[in-house]
Formats: sequence, C-alpha cells, structure tokens
Amino acid sequence: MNVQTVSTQPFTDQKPGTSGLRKQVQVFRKFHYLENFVQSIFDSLEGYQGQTLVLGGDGRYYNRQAIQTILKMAAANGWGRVLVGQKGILSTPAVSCIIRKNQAFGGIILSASHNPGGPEGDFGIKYNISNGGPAPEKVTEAIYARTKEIDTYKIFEAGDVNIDELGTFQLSETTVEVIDSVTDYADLMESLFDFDRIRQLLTSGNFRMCMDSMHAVTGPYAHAIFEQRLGAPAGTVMNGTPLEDFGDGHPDPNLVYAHDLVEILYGDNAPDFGAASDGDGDRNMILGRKFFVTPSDSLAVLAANAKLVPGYKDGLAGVARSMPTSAAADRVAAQLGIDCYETPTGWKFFGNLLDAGMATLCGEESFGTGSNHVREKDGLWAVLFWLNILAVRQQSVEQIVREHWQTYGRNYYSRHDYEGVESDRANTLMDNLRSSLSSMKGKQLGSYQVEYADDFSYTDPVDGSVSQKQGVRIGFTDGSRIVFRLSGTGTQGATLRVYLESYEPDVAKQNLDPQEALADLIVIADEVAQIRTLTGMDKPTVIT
Ligand code: G16
Repeated sequence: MNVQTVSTQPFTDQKPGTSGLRKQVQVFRKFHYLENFVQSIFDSLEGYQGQTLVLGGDGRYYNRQAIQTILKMAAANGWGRVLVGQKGILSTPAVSCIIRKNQAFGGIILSASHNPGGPEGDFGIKYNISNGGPAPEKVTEAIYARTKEIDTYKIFEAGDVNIDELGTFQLSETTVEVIDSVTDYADLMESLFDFDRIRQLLTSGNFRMCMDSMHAVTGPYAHAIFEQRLGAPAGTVMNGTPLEDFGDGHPDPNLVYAHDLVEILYGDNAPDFGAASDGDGDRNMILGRKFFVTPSDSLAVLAANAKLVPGYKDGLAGVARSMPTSAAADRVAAQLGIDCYETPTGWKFFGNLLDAGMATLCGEESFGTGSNHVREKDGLWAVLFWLNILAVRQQSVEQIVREHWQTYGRNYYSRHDYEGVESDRANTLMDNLRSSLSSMKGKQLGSYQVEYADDFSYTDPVDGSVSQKQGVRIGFTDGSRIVFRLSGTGTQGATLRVYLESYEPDVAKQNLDPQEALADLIVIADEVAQIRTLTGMDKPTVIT
C-alpha cells in the first residue's frame, strides 16, 4: 500500500464557524492547510473505517483539487466507499439527501456558501454527520481541538481519479463511485411535491417563472427539475452553468446581489414568479411580480399552507426558526396549535428537533428554509414548495402574502449588515452592549419601552446541550425587537448584523416600506450600540 504518513504542524486558525471552516482560497492553499483539517475531521470520528463518505462541492475554484486530495486521504484512512458527485458537483441539500439515502457515515461539502469564489475569493469545508445534517457543536469542537495538536496526516499515493465520468474506481481498499449529481435529489423532490399540478401551471401559458442559479451549484438541478421534469420553457433557468468564480458574481440570493433577477421581476412585462439560490444551493430568495417575500414571511406562508402540498398534507409536528428570524412563523404555529422552537443561528441547531420529530419545517432570516426531508436548508425545495402553493391557490405571490398578513398581522423586518468592521471594534461594540443589558429593563427608548434585554442562550430540548452568547436581544413591550450579533461566516474582519422587527396587526398600516416602518428602531439601534461611532461607518453595507 502506498500510504504516506506526512509530518505537519498545527495551524491556529482552523476553528469552524457558523457553518464549517471558511477562509480565503489563498489560506486554504497553504502547504498542508486542507490536509490538516481533513485529517482532523477523520481523527475526531469513531468507527468510520469501512463505511461510506459522501463528497462534493459547489464547483468553486479549488473544488476539483480539494476533491482529489480528500479522495486520497479517505483511502489512506480506511473509508470503505466514497460517493463523489460527477465533476465534483453536489449541492449541500443533495449531499444531505445522498447521505440519508445510502446510510452513509457522513459527508464532506466543499463550499463557502454565498461568499464569492475564484482565486481571490473564499473556499470552505464542512462535515455532515449520518443524519445528513451539519456536524453539531460537540463534533466541530472535537475537530478544532484536533487541529491544534495534529502532527501527521495520511494520504494514499496515486494518480487523480477521473471524476468527470460516472463510474467506479478503486483507490487501495476504498471504492470511489462517481455518481450523478442530480437524480437522487430530483427524485426526492418529486416524491414531496405535486409535479403534475406544477407542470400544468408552468405549461399553461398564463404563468412565467424565472430561476436564477447565479452560476453556482443549482444550475444542473434547476435545469433538470424545472425545464426537463416540469416542462418549463428552456431559458426559465438563468445563469445555470456552475462557474469557478460564479461569473465574477456574489452568489448570495438577496435583493442586492441577485440584481439580475431583481431587475427582471421589477421590470416591464415581469414574470409571475422569480427565485434565486446561492453558491451551494441551500439558500433561496422568493419574488413575485414587483414583490419581495422576506425569508421570515416565506417560512410563515409555507407553514400556513403546508397542507396543500402532498409531502406535508398530514400537517406539521412543529416549526423552528433561528432567534433573529421574525416571529411571523410563531403566529402561524399558535393558530395551528403546534410548537414553535427558537434556536441559535446555524442550521445545525435544527438537527435534533428534526430527528426527534418535534419540528417539520425550519427557517432562518438568512434566506434559508427547509424541512425534515433532509437535514440542511434547501433552496430548490423552497422554490418548489412555493410553486406547489401557487398552482393550488391560483393567486399571485403578492395576493398570497397580503392575505397572510391580513390573517396573522405583518411582522415588518429588516437586517442591516456592517461588513468588514475591524474585529476589535466589533468586539468592543458587543462587549459594551452586553455590559449594559442588566440596566436596560424598563427603560424608555424613544416611544418604546424595554421589556427584556439579554444575551440569547439556548438549551437544546433533546440533548440538553447549552449554547451561550448567541446574540444580544432587546425586546420591547409592543413585541418589537432589535437583535445584535456578529456573523460566524465571514472571512475578513467582522460583520455586525442588526436585526429589526416590529409587528403590525392593522391591515391599513401594512403597506409601508420596512425601512420606513422600522425607522425609529433603526435610530434606537444606533444610539444603544453606538454603531456609527464604533464601526466608523455611517450606514450599513447591505440591507436585506
Ligand atoms: C450559514 C448557516 C445558517 C446561518 C447563516 C448566516 O448559512 O448555515 O444557519 O443563518 O450561515 O450565519 P451568520 O449570520 O453567522 O453569518 P450558509 O448558507 O452560509 O451555509
């Protein structure tokens, strides 16, 4: 056997963030950097020898090289079988689906999600466990601990595997199967949604949709599902070829970065429905004609209409949302008589609730929605869910959302991001906020009175694990909220996120621009946290 044991030295910066290890490509290309992290993953697992690993990525720069390295390391470390997506392509939800379908031990996903790619962009690696979901904190902590003491890694010496053609190869004792990236995932979607009805809608001549894959991983999936299986006209999917640099774009499906799609949906002769997904296919943005659906509202609308969709016709066990996500879904859950769970930011926190059958739908303000069909958020799943609802209700996106607000009230919502803040300044801002919390209760801030102020702490109801310091919340007596936290997914400096929310039950007052409706809270947020002074920025870099 040509297994090499290579001496190495630890890196000090391999702590996984909100979703795996994300760094600039130039960091990942440092000698042994990738290998150290992969070996640390393997070293922190028990009992994987002879088992199956799923491997793929979003097609960004460095994906192909990293896959070859990981295949050879998997062989040297005794994995039984590796299922790798053709051309190295697998979306994050597809990896989750394939792990579950094949009862794999785990999976490695190569992606920095919505972060830009290319030689000057970002790269990332995350490990998913046997339920198909992101590794929970106890696993990522063990991986991190191992990165700090690693001194060797193992790699099998062999030529590269041809990952462009479907087929089976042998690397030492390990079988490498190059699998079709799309079929298993598309079959799962077909089992959940009413494809006949969606096909009627898409081929009726009265309905047009536009899907922006942003030159990222969902292109092949979207072509296969919308244009081939569902009969939508060719051209329905735009930017559908995955590119290593995402066509120089920023594959983050929001109003700022998905501007091509936004222009189409807000232009003359706009289609009825628009959607976009991110780098690795787990995020989604939903648009109607000249109408944007906030991710928080999207979760609430899906929950309220779930019984219209075959896969969810028997109802929901519960819903879950991340803490900064608006409380729109809570109102639906209350009406349905089911529980709504509030978790820290990070899809990994939904895993236990889904496994225990306590939640069926989950969502986050960060353009993530999903269900118990896999253990990741799922962009195209959300698009299909909306299409299924539109096909049944025969109303526009805007009509559906406005009726929703009439029934449940409207949660005005916005997130203000301050990107590239110097880390020390961002930490000072958060520390100052934390130290002011104890004196805040009862205070009058503008026309709002503080009902509670805390640093969110979560106790997992399934395994009792506790996650602290998950974001500073200031809640007001009328149900409005401001939340402050630092992003766990950036790669340069710090990103401060400020989440703003207010509740409006009066239909006559539900037509404001959210920035207008939230104007007073925006001023209060700046006063309380001294954002402008401490960040040195006079406005957010991104508003969603
Ligand atoms: C990841 C996580 C999400 C999280 C998002 C933003 O998404 O999986 O759960 O909401 O990051 O996190 P942060 O606010 O810490 O930047 P993705 O799509 O980047 O994997």
